[in-house]
Amino acid sequence: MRFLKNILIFNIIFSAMGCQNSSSKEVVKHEIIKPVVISTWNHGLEANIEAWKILVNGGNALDAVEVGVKTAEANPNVQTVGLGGFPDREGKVTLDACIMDHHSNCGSVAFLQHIKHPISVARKVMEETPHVMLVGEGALQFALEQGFKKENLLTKKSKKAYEAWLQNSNYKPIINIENHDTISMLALDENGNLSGACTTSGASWKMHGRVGDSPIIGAGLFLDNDVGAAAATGMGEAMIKTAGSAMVVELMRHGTSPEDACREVVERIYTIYQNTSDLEWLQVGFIALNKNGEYGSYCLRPGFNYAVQTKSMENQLINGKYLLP
Ligand code: SD4
Repeated sequence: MRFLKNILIFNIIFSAMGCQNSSSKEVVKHEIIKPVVISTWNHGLEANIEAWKILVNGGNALDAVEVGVKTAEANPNVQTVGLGGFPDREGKVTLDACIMDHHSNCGSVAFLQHIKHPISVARKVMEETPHVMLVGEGALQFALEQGFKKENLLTKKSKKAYEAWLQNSNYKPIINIENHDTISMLALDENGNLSGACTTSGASWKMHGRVGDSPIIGAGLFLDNDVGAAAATGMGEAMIKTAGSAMVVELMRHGTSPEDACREVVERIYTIYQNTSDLEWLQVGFIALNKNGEYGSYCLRPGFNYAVQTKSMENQLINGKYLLP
């Protein structure tokens, strides 16, 4: 009893001196900036416009990211996503996509053919099935059952590019041009909830059946509604090897800023690839958005950009900071 009394007296003196014991934490209140939307590459600008219309009217982040990335999927001139995407080495357009909401619900499709909006099929997987991921024939069958229309996604322009590639059949992606234009989008809505989406035709001229990071929760996209969200673009194998997007979120959980969290994972990827011949054409980029509406990005090499719109900032492109000159 006397011992407990001494501890109590000690604590009173200690706090009177302005000290805190190790179990009490200072609470720092940040002003939360919302809504916010952030997405990869130039086509992120158009995607943000559509997402913003939902966010600014108090809509939810999940609807915003789906509607946003659908603009790139539907645009035949975006040759790395959806309709008009570059095909694999057998001339087939195969698509990967995933979506995640603030309850950690997620849905994903991989190696899906003939469906223009894989992101919407991914959302249906999330909402209408007990599963997270459907692939190939099964994903297509599910999409058709859900009322999606089968269409030819190989446009004349992409077929021509494929035929030109066939002349040499050389699998050597060109940094920032040939296969690095996945659209990944993260949004924080008025209610403070996060969602993310990621959709792509994957690496052009890939092996038939190859699946990248974009439909893989944790690699191409991840979020924790208590912490933040992250998404990726670039050579998917590198993001899978590092569980890239999940790592960015974990770093933010421990207080790292969005940009620094992205940078740290890019550094890990560099460490893995630095003594390999793949480094020559490796590009990876991450975007991240935390619960306070702070955002950032980091990539391996120059050339990556992302589009941002916030309540106080017009939709605009920002160049990603990079590790290698
Ligand atoms: C993939 N990460 O399939 C995708 C490609 C990409 O921008 O991001 N392109 O590996």
